[in-house]
Amino acid sequence: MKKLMLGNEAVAQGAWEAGVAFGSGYPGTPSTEILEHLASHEEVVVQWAPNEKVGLEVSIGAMLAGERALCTMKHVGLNVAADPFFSAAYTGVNGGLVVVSADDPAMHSSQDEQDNRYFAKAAKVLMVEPADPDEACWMAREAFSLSEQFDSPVLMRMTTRVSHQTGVVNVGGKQAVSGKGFKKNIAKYVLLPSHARERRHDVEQRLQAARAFGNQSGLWNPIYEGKSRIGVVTSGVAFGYVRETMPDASILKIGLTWPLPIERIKSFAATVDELFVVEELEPFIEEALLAAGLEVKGSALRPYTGELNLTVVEKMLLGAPKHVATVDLSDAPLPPRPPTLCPGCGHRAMFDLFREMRLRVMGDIGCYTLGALKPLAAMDACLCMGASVGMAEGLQRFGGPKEKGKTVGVIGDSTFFHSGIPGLLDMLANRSDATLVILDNSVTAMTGGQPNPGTGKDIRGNDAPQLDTAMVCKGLGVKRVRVVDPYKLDEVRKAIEEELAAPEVSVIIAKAPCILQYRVTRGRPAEVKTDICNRCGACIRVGCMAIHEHDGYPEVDPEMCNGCGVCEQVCEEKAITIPKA
Ligand SMILES: Cc1ncc(C[n+]2csc(CCOP(=O)(O)OP(=O)(O)O)c2C)c(N)n1
Repeated sequence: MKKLMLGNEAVAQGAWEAGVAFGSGYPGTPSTEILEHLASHEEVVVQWAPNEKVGLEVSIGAMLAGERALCTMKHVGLNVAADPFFSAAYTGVNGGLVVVSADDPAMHSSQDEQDNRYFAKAAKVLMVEPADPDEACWMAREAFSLSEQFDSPVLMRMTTRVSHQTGVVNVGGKQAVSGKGFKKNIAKYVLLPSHARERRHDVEQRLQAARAFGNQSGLWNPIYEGKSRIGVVTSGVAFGYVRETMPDASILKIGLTWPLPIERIKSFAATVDELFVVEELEPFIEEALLAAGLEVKGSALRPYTGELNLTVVEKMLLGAPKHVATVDLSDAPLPPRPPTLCPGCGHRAMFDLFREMRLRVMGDIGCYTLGALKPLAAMDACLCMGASVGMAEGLQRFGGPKEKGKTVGVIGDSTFFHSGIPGLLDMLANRSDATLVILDNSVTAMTGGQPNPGTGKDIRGNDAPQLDTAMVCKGLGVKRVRVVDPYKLDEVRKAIEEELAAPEVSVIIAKAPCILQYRVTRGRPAEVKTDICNRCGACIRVGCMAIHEHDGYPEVDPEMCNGCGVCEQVCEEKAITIPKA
């Protein structure tokens, strides 16, 4: 049967067809929809983990129990999960284990552009790379067989355009796989150095076996013979661009990218006069071919950063783009639309205060990272999930007088559960006097509202145990924990002043539900009294989409205003009011 599917939905479909019993992971664009679709199959146990490392570890447990397990994440998630990932490469598998990493070329929604194919090479695991949703489905399904056949976790590398592309998928039924049950095997599963040294040889042997398999496999690494004497080696989404650009070229499309089928590529190269490599991001395949002594052209002909597209590939292979965009918007007078916090979002109130109090803000990743953008511009550093806590501790300890007593770490609830907790333990154990602000909106908002351990819901929306952020902090040993309402600016200001002055670790939890996720309307639209307004601009500097300047005065868009009252509080002239209901 054929079905129109999103690439990520197709991965879930393929895993389901393979009889997967368990799915876990942590949300992150562009991977998030995979688990959400898998959760539509009630018989599969599907759950969000607090972070990718835990998600992979639980998946490894399910795999050890003899079940097929899927673990999904975005590319940077694999950095977090790298420890169990590298070690699971040594243990090998019982049931099949597939780890999906969704890479984000061009950084549509990521802090870096890493090419996770290097992870497969470094960890010595098999890696498959689909080009479209149909392949995403069958490759996900067959990856479980590969995993069991070669006794290895399989990394499936998706990229944004494969994950978020919709295409026709050949769907099938669910395979009847029965769980193998746990098999005690200490030498295989307990990675003591003496065992690991033995396993190291097994890892190498299975890679050689997998390479021999890939060299022979027309299914995973098909050759499309063309009329011309030009050959292209390609993988992933680039395949479509290559076919469209050079319909007459011969193409070797690599689907089992690691271990690279080098003999197959060499034989292919011998059949053509000129050889190109077209791949997205790093010259991963190209470097291997150059090292093998092949003459290839590739990365020097394209930008080293960003996504491929038809124009880039046409320039690469033909010297000039063949297609002229039918609608050229490059010079169109379109207004810029920078991302912004929702009108009514509690995060905005906090960042308005941070700016007003001239705090040094060690930020983190979530909707609240937008507090770094103008006019708030109230974040001084942001690195990766969880880093705010350690950075705040370090800056507070070593910063000059301006930073001392003025530094806060700012983190969301999901990010706190993800990787903020160890940082807080570090503060405690090392007698820091830093202050951490947790912006607790009871959801993972940035990625579309997935539940986290503080939400009280599971991935299917059913009730689940709900962790209380304040109790978690107290349980860790923080003595100064206070919960504030982020919409009450005076109360929050006082709390921040007091906690910054405290000689020990303190945590301020700004607790208010995400207005988008929980559909909160906080009040009636604000009203401006222009006869009182002195045009100081304080309300505009709050940076809310619902308020803008018109003829020198603030104007509120009643359709957008959520009635949160932050602009009312910053207006010293009392020219803005929220009408009582
Ligand atoms: C290691 C890693 N995994 C996943 C992501 C994707 N991601 C970005 S922010 C975020 C969580 C945001 O939730 P929270 O901290 O609660 O803040 P909110 O967006 O709700 O304000 C996630 C999952 C990421 N950037 N890095």
